[in-house]
Order: sequence, then structure tokens, then C-alpha cells
Amino acid sequence: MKNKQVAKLLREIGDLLELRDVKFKPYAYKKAAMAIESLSKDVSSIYKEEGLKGLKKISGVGQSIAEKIEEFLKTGKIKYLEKEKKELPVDIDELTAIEGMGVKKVQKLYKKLKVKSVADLKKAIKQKKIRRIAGFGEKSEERMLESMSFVKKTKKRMPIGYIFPIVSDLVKQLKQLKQVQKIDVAGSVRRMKETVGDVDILVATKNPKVVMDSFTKFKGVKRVIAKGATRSSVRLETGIQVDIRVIPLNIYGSALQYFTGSKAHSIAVRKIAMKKGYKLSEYGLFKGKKVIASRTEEEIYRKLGMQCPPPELREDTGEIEAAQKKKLPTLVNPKDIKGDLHVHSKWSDGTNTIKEMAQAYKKAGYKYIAITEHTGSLKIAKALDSKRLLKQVAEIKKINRQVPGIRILSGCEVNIKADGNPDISDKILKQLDIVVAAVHSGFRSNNTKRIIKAMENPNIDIIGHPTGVLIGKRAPYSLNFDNILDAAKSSKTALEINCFPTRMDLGTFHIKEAVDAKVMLAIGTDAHSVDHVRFMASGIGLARRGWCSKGNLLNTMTIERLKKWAR
Ligand code: DGT
Ligand code: CA
Ligand code: CA
Repeated sequence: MKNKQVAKLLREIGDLLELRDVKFKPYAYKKAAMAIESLSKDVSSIYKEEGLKGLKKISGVGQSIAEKIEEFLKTGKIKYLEKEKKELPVDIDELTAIEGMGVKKVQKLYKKLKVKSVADLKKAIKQKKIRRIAGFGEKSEERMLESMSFVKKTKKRMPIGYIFPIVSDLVKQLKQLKQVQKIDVAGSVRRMKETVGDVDILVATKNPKVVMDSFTKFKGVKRVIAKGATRSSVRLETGIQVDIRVIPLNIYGSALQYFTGSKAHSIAVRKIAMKKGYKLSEYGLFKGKKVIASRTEEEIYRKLGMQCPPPELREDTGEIEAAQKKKLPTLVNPKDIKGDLHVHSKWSDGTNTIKEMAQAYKKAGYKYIAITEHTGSLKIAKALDSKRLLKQVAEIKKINRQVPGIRILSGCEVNIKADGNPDISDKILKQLDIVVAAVHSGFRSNNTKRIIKAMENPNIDIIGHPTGVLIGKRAPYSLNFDNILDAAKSSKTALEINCFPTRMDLGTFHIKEAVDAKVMLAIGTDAHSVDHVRFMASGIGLARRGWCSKGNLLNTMTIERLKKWAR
């Protein structure tokens, strides 16, 4: 899978064009990069099957971007990029990932201090050299260091939203082997954790050798790290490590329980087994030498006097006690979800038309979507002002007649200004069905006060990506979350579970706090193209990790109830 590499190169071209003050084009490259990064299919196989024409079908990819991708797939290089990079031979993608580092600053630091990498930058900060450059200060040095350690911590992990297509491709290949009797993805992927360190796959078979031999030769495998009779590890072209474990069918349940983890959950469960005079391992639940249970997880938990906790809850954060008391909540299910409350289109920075988005959601079985475009002051091309917003309301009325079977709600993703007011007037917001409001700039201001002020605005329904975290890029801004929850409750404002792969915001911990405080939540994929409809799966996973039941989520309401709630 070359998607990540291609995306990185396109993003770099975008950055370099931005440096030259080229208008709009940088943006087109970045948009294409985002679309490719989140494709469910490998660009190289798209190219193999359909050539340049296939590439151009990817949303946001036109002739010239398609040609650059083709050049890379054929030669491993993009001449244009190589030439430009001679003047700025630095790791642009890595450096611009640091908070406050735009491409112009990257250039400045290269010219003045020969900073080429994050390691160079760190050294320069340690030597107090950055603060002496115009446009930087002591404060920016501090922020950069903070951001670097956050990036380092989260960068090695892959957002789960990007993992699914890769994993399902592997599972599909494995399922084609007739020797595979049963297969599951275990580990953090099964637990739907926001980010994944490596992928763990469990297979039951009578013929481990055939499974191992085929697995290590699969399409997409770059390197075999280890190959044994019962366990192997490979590195995929995408950089992801996959561990596979092969076992006989009769211990499938205990092995799945073990490899699902989390480690903390497993240790707690093993202690319960010990207290009952049993021993639990990946090979089964034993009393002395006698196997009591091993075929299914349910059977094992039952013998321990517990309910079987859904994998998403297995973090030892209260699920063990709840399972023992038989009081596990009924978590929200994919079939409960009726709509997506955060969707973009071509009107702002998305790559598909409203009609295309509506059709894609309809096909996926949804009853409604809210079109929530960026507004006013946000520094991206095509943010909507009041005039275009009203024009869109009229347009949506029209499209609603053209696409029956799904309702398109008019909305926006309005910016919360530093003073807590939205950057679109209330007179306009009042005319929309649903308003998401989010902080997009000025992260160092008092965000608690600012967000509370926004929640008190009766026209604002949902606070978008409430903590501002960007996985691998930006740490969450500081918030007094208890105060946020109080204000959300009293103002009847929902908090978003934004499940765009690099956001996943709110995260597990905050969602659970919101559920405990009975604050309403709203899943939004932040979809920017029809390919992003599938991000809902990780949003539901995340909601489940935070103990959400059907009643905790706006998305499970019928359109009538939702509209009433918003009013
Ligand atoms: P990750 O890969 O960092 O996203 O997180 P996990 O949970 O997938 O962790 P991983 O891949 O190291 O191990 C997969 C599962 O195997 C883990 O969830 C539980 C089990 N496991 C691994 N090491 C241990 C261990 O030392 N003790 C126990 N009880 N279980 C373990
Ligand atoms: Ca893992
Ligand atoms: Ca592993």
C-alpha cells in the first residue's frame, strides 16, 4: 500500500508551492493528499487496474496531480519535487507537523540555522538559538518542545480509522485459505482503541505451516520480521507491523481473550480466576489439569461468574466490577446510528458535491446528514460567509428533493472566536438546522471560558472536536473539563465525538465522563469525501469505548426528534 507515501509527497509539493505564494494550488495538493491517505484501496492497484483514468477518479485528483502520482509509481520519484527540494533539503512533512511551524518558518530556520530535521530543531532549541530569530521567542521554543514530545509519543501509532482497510484486506486474503477455520483481529484493533501500535491476528487451523507460509508472502508484506510455527510478525509496506498467532480451534476462546487484552484487563481477570481456584491462560481456564472452558470467550467469563465484556470496554476501567455484578451497559450498535452530524462538501474544503455525499450516505443506510461547512474567518480557501451560507440553505432544499430517502440538514462548523462568540451572526445561525461550533485558532487563550460562552449561545448545538487534539501533531489544549460538562448540561449542548482518524476527539476517557454526567454526545465523521463515510465505524467504536448507550447519542434520534432537540 503506497497511499501514505504518496500522500506525504503530495503534501510536500503543496507546502513548497505555498512557500512560493502560489494561490489555490497548494490547497489542491493537500486536499488530494488527504483523499489518498484515507482511500480504502491502494493507489498502486488503482493505477494497475485503470491507469491514469483510475487515478483521476479519486476525489480531488486532476490531470496534473494524477501525472505526478503516475510518475512516482513508475519511477519512485517525482522530478518536480526533487528539483524543488534541492533548495530546501529538509524533512518538510516532519517539521511542519510541529505546532507553530508553517513551511515559511521551516524555510527560515533552514536558511538561518541549517535546521533539516526535528533532531536539528531540538538541538537548536537546547542551544537557545531559535529565540534569536525574528518571529520566534522563548515561548515558541517551549511550545515546540511540548509539541515534539507529543508528536513523538503518538507518531509511531496509527489512527485506527486508517487501519481498517488494511486489516480487512489482510483478513480477506487469509479467509481465502481453506485451511483457515476461524479468524479474528485481536489486540487494540478489536478494542477499537483510537490509535494502534501493531495489528494482532488470531487464526484457528489444523495446518499452521500452510497459513504461515502464505501469510508471510501476502500482497502488501514488505519484510518478514519473524517466522515461527505458531507465531509470525511482518512489516507491511504501509509501515504497520502485523503479528499473527495460529492455534487449534479448541482453544480459540481463551486465545482470543488473551490476545484481545488489554493487558490490564487480562491481569484483573486472571486474578478473579485465581481467587476461584482456577488458572487462566491463552490455552484455557483450568482447574488443576482439567480444562473448564476454552472454546469461546463467553464460556470463560461465564465460568468466572461474569458477563462477557464487549472488547471495547476491556481496559480495566470499571468493566470488571460491572461484569461481575451483571450490570454492563447495553452499548450503542451500528444499527442504532441514523445520521452523521458533521459532513463537508465542495462548498468548503471537501472533495465531493452535497448531492454525491447524500447519495453515498443513503447507500450506506443513513437517514440523514448535516452539511457543516467551515465559516468566515477560517484561513482556508472557500470558507463560507453569511451570504454563501444562505445560498447553501436554498441549494440544500433543492438537493433534498433530488435525493429522496435521506434528509440533508443545513448546518455549519462555525469558528468560536477568542471572545467565545461565533464568527457568523445569530440571525444567520438561527436559520440553520444544526450548528457545530469549534475552536480553530488561538489555542493558548482561556478555552474553557471561550467554549462555555459558545455553549450558552442558544443557536449552537454541538461543540466540535472539543479538546483540539491532533494525533501525531498537536496535544489537546488545556480545558477544565468538569466545567465544560456542567455548562454542556445546563445549556443542553452536545459534545462531539469527532472520528476523523487524526482527531478522535473526544477520546475514550472524556466520553465516559460525559456519559456519567449525562451530557449528550454527537458522533461526527468530519467527512471530506465519499470515502470518509466509513469513518463512522471507528466513531461508533470510540463511543462504545466511552460506555455510550443509544440514549447518549444525538445520532440515534429520528430526524423529527433531532430537530426538536436542536430547537
Ligand atoms: P498496541 O499494539 O500497542 O496498540 O496494543 P495491544 O493491546 O494490541 O498490545 P500488543 O500488540 O502488545 O498485544 C496484543 C495483546 O496480547 C494484548 O492486548 C494482550 C496480550 N498481551 C501481550 N503481552 C501480554 C502480557 O505480557 N501479558 C498479558 N496478560 N497479555 C499480553
Ligand atoms: Ca497490537
Ligand atoms: Ca502485537
